[in-house]
Amino acid sequence: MPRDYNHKEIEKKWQDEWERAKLYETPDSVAGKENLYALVEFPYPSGDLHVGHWDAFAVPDIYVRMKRMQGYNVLFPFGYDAFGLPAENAAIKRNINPADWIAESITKMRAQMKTTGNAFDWSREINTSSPEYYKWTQWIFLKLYEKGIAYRGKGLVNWCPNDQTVLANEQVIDGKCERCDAVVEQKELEQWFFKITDYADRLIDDLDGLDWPEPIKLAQKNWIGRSQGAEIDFEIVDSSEKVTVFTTRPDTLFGATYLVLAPEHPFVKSLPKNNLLSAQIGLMLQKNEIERTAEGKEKTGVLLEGIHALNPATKQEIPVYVADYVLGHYGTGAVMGVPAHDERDHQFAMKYGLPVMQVITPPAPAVGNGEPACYTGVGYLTNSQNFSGEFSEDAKKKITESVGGKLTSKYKVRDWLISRQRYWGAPIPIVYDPEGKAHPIPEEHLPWVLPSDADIKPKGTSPLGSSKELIERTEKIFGKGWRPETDTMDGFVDNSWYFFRYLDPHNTHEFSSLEKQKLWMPIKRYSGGAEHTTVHVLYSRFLTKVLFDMGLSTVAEPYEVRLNRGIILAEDGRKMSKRWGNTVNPDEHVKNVGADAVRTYLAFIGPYNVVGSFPWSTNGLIGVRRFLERVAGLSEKLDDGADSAELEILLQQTIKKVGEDIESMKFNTCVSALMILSNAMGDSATVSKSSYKTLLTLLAPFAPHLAEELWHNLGHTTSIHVEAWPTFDPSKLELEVITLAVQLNGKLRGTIQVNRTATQDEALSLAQADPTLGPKLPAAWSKIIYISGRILNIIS
Ligand code: ANZ
Repeated sequence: MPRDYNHKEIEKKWQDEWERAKLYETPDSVAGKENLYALVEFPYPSGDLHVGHWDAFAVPDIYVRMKRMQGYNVLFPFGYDAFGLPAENAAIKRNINPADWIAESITKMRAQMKTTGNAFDWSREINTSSPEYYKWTQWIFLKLYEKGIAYRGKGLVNWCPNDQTVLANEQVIDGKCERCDAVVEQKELEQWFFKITDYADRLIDDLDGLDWPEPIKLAQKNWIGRSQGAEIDFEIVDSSEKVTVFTTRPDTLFGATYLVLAPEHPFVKSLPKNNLLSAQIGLMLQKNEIERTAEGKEKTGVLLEGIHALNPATKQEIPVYVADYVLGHYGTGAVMGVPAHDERDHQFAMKYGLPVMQVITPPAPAVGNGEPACYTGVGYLTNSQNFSGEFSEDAKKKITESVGGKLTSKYKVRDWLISRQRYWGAPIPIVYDPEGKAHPIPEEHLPWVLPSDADIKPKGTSPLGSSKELIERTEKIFGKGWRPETDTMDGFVDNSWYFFRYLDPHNTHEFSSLEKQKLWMPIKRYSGGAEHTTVHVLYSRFLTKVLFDMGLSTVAEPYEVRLNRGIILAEDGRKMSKRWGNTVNPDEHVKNVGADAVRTYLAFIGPYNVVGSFPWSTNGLIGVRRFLERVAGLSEKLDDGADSAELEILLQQTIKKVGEDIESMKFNTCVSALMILSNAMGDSATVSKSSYKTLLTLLAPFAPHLAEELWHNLGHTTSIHVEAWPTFDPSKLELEVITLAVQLNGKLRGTIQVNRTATQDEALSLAQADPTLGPKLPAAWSKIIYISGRILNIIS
């Protein structure tokens, strides 16, 4: 085949042929083959495929293809995460129904995805916004509701008083509404939640059993944010009330010189307030959490005049403050102030002239200029009555117990707020009776269909409330005066279980049968964007555990390994953006140089197993295209003879390297190894047909169309993609005979060919026997230095 191959013709031809032959349709099981489930996060149907989508799917496809050739029955599915804001906003902008926009986008995206040549099993394609899919999202919701894991409760939301609407966190800029600049309030509204906090410990502890990259595990742990500490009661003097604080340092209890409450604390709410106090507290409540906890921000507080708390250890009366640095929704919303050992408390105490009582002495005296103002480390207790002298870590439990407190853990993560006052999501399958009591919608009415007559524009209340059809449907089924729930589910609910559906996508009576799950779960490798490490990965692990506990999942952890990929930057090194006009259009490049070149280039651009950012280079792409042309050109110099020993060794080394590096997702070094091999073949006088075939099988996962074409040109009638992956012979990885340098007093005198394992005596006699070298060597010597395989140095 000529070097300048016609990619347009061959890529289309093979894509059609593979589809016709159903080459990538994956049966549930194949006799003698092990199942392997490889997954990439499914995309939003954005209407246009960008380079990021290519990178996300076409590069892991290399791994998938090698695994297939190694004899695994590999499932590599594709689908669309179609509910949610991106689709809804796109539809509103175009003034069309989201369902129509999704249908149109999917048609386009599917066609574009097919040009990548990925080994997808298209018969399992899913779309989370289709009633066949969201029926099961609703069914899962009902299961969680039955168990009390889905519940309705008050939740803090961002509320714009001007637009009368709930805002997502991203829509709040510096505490103001992004649209109208009004100061955003935190408002408590009835919302639906999933009780992820019940699973917080397991979500942390089970990470220990997973073979994931450490940074990803750490990100999960930090997101959950477990703090181990104690809850301790402080009585309010002259009243029957008490306030419970959460502290990670019960060992410092004797140093607690004041109590401080969040402005949201129930005790604060219950107080009779004068105007000034109300105004001050009102101001605190306007600040968002980030402002309130920002480091170095001045702490503001208000003293609650006439109110005192009792330090349960010292029995001293201490003042009580309300301050914005204490958050209402963390811990118990109340803190014991220990100015000597906590930075924030120290700043606060300095501002309000509160006593500082040192109760911990550092294990070693501080060096430098005097005692630090505030010591936050561990040490020995002092000023702590009979606990003085104990090591702080040991005193934690004892002090807590001595005042009737309890050791406990708190978590940063909050229950998952799943209700959205938006249109484009799975309707929450709940109805309310005339008294306002919630009832689950019986399974027989699922899917509880998203009505098509709602006014979808966001206006503060849930769009489903404007659907006549939904209200009529509800009354018809449940009775007069019954009302439907009008919130829809967060898109993260849809994508927290989708991997189960791929296993059993057409099942009409189960979301995913246990038999199918047994065949495939857990997912061998799950790759996705680094931005999903916390939320999506955490939510899907949570939902899997919930399903597992109900006997609906065969595994408690869905992913054997999670991998994050890097991002492709624009040619100018910046992020790709329509605004800067620097986006790379993959379709155009596919047209010019072919899908094989784009795939192989993306594999070559950088390591896939390391998160980083890699600038696109069209020159680099052209270089890869030339490499593929060289491989094509080699087909014109084949013969039936044997290769040189060097080429044979290089071939063996390349088989080893490419196999190992694909396994560890280091695709870039595989491409260099293949380039080196093809160059050596180009330089060699002849290339054996059998070595060339091996090169093609190694290339097949990277450039599946070209490899298939060249394979068939060699006379094969079956696909290269069902060939066995080449194996190497470990004994042939190095040359048997090597060139040994022979030196006299350290100066090179010549070289000889010896067996790699030759002994010093064998090498010496070969050197002496050599017709040109022998006469130059002395008859006697004082010493011989022999480095096996490299040097023979004779010192006279
Ligand atoms: C007394 C104390 C003494 C504390 C000391 C620390 C050091 P993490 O690790 O983040 O969990 N705290 C508790 N609830 C709070 C809330 N709602 N808003 C702001 N701060 C709160 O931090 C736990 C520590 O943060 C707790 O331990 C408490 O201060 C404070 F030498 O209690 B500590």
